Amino acid sequence: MLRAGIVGLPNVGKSTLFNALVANAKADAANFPFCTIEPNVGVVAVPDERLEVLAKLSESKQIVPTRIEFVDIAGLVKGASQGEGLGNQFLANIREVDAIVHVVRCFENDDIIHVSGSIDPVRDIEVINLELGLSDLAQVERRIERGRKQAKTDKTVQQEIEVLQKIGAALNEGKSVRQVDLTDEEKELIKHLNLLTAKPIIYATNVSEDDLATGNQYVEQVREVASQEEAKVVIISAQVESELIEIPEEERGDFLESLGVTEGGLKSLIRATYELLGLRTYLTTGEKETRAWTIITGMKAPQAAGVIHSDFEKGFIRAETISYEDLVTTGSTNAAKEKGLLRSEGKEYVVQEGDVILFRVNP
Ligand SMILES: Nc1nc2c(ncn2[C@@H]2O[C@H](COP(=O)(O)OP(=O)(O)O)[C@@H](O)[C@H]2O)c(=O)[nH]1
Ligand SMILES: [Mg+2]
Repeated sequence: MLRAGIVGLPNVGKSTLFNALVANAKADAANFPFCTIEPNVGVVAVPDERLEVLAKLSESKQIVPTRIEFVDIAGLVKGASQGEGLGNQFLANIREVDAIVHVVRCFENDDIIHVSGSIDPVRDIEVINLELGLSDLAQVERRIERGRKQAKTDKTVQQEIEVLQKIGAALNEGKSVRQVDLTDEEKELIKHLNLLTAKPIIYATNVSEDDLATGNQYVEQVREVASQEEAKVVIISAQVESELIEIPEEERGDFLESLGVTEGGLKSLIRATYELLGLRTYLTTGEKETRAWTIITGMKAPQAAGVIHSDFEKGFIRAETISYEDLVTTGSTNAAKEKGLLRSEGKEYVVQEGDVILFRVNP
């Protein structure tokens, strides 16, 4: 399962956001299998309206969405990369995640102390990114040092070290690894280092309820930063999310409407995380269940089948495939078949977003 780590300075709303994510998942638990693994680790469903539609068509007993794990990573402070505030331990936690959700305080409230005394999201982002970058730099330098001897006889290590020198120079200038132009081969060479600033990132701008619909000048500042490093920005209000879970479901719509939005920020945050990782969804549907499966962009049919079960990849024969839109328009697989919209795809077929698939496999 994919993991996203929630990071940010103390008191910016990380735990409030995390708790709202998890509470929402719990509220949905009647419909969705879900679990909390540890106090700071929660599993949430990726919202997907197509599931309900397909489940109705197929009269499915159950809906199973695809899921992402969120981790509330506390304790990143200035000096973390030098071991400040148990820093190294938290940095190690971040190394394990696939994507980073960086919560940035964009709300004013004198009752809630800001560790640096004022609201300045750009400065806050720099503080955190500096710690992540310094940690990467130490990692890179250590690897170069250790690999030097081996590089004399090993071509791959030599290439790796050349890439690391390029990265080291960028980190020294305060850039992130994301900002370094790397080929896919180069990325592969350094993948094992799990560099923090190479991870895809979303800035979750935490605003007051009044700014949820429109954002504010702080959000604009964050957008500016994000545009320079291929990062995404979502607007959330941790406060609103924590209030939403306290009120009955039928009243939530009115509450959101009074704030000028149609849905809270959690859904868009979850979706953005999913998209950021370059993930695609294909669907299976039947009487037993309608289910979403996660694949990586470009995956072929047998590998996609392997996501369901490794035996499916080995025994793959063909994939009976129809696009979600075609299935919904025609109303049933049989009707789609008559119109020639049900395709029998083979081993080389690249699975597309929203494909509804029935795999034929050798037992
Ligand atoms: N006004 C306001 N307060 C918030 C918001 N998010 C969090 N807080 C408050 O800020 C304090 C710190 O929040 P917390 O989630 O524990 O921050 P963390 O240290 O980043 O995990 C708590 O008192 C929260 O109630 C928000 O969106 N608006
Ligand atoms: Mg916290």
